[in-house]
Amino acid sequence: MKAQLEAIEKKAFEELTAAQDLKDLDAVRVKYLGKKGELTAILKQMGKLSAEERPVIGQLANQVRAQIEERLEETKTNLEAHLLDQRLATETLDVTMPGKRSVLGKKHPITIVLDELKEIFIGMGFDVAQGPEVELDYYNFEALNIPKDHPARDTQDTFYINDNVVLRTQTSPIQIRVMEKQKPPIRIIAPGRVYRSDALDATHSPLFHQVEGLVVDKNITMADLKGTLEVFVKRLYGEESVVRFRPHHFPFTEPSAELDVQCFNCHGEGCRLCKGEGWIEILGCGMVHPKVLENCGIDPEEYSGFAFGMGLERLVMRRYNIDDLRLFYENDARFLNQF
Ligand code: 2NL
Repeated sequence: MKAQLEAIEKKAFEELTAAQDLKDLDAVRVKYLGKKGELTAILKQMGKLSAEERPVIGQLANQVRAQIEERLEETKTNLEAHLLDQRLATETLDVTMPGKRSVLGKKHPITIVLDELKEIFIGMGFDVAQGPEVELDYYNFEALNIPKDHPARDTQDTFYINDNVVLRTQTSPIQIRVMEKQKPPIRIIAPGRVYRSDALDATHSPLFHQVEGLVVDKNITMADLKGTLEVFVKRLYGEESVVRFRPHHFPFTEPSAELDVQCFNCHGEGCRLCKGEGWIEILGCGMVHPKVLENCGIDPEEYSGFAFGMGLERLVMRRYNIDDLRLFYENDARFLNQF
C-alpha cells in the first residue's frame, strides 16, 4: 500500500508538471483527491490493514494528500502568472505604429462665403437673426405688403403647407418677427434657406439661400443704405470696387433699388463674365415701406429703415467660377474638397 501511495504521488506530480491550463489542473485534482479519486480509493481500503500498519499508512496517505495539494496550489499560481504574462504580451499596444489618418470634413463653399458676409456685417454692428423655415403666410407675405393677388404668391412659386402655412420664399419673415418683438434701433442680417417651387437645373433650385438685412432707427435715410452697402461691397470685392444703384420696385420697400458692381474683368466695357453688361447685379434694397413698419407696430412717423436682400448661391458661383447650381446640393466630395 505504501508503494501504491508513493506511485500515486509520483504520477500526480508528473501530471501537474504537464498541465497546460487551469482545466488540466482541476482534472488532476479530481482524479487524485476527489471523492472518487485514486487517493480516496486507497484510504477506503485502510480497514483491511492491521492495527500496527493503519497509523503508519494513514499518516503517509495524509502526507501524500498534503504534498499533492501543496504542489497543486504552487502550479496554479505559476500557471496564472504565466497566462497573465501571455495575455499582456498579446494585448500590448505598439505605440510606434503609424496611425490611421482620419478623413477631415471641409466647409461647404456656401458656408465659407456666408461666414465671410456675417463677419463683414458683424463688423458694422449687425446681429445675426434666425427664424422658422416653415412660416405663416402672414409673415412671409401679408406683413411685407405683398397682397393676395401678387404674382410672387402664385402657387407655382410657393410651397403651400396649407392655406395659412408656407415654406418661406425669402428670409424677410425673420426680420418681421424681430421688428414685432424688438424696439428700434434694429440692425440685423437674416441668412437662411428659402424655398421656391422651381424645377432643379443649372440655374434654379427649389431650395436656395438668401441673406437679407434690416436697419431701423430714428433718421435712417437712403444715405445710410448707400453708405452701408457700398462699404459691404468693398469689403467683399476689394476697396477698388465701383458700385451703382439702379431704380427698381419691391412691394416692401419704397423707394427701391438694385445694386450693381462694375465688372472687375472689363471695368464697364462689357465682356463674357458680365454678359456684355459691364455691371453685375449683387442685391436688391430699399427704404422699408411705411406700411411694413406699421404692420410690426413701429410708428413710421418716428422711425425709418432700410433693407436689402441677396441670393447667396450666385455670389458663391461668381467667387469660385462655378457654373452649375446643382453641384452645391449633391455633396460630391470631389467638388467639396476643392474649397
Ligand atoms: C432681392 C431683394 C430685398 C428686402 C429684400 C425687406 C425685408 C423687410 C422689409 C423690407 Cl422685413 N424689405 N427685404 C428689401 C429689398 C430687397 O431683396 O433681390 N433678394 C434676393
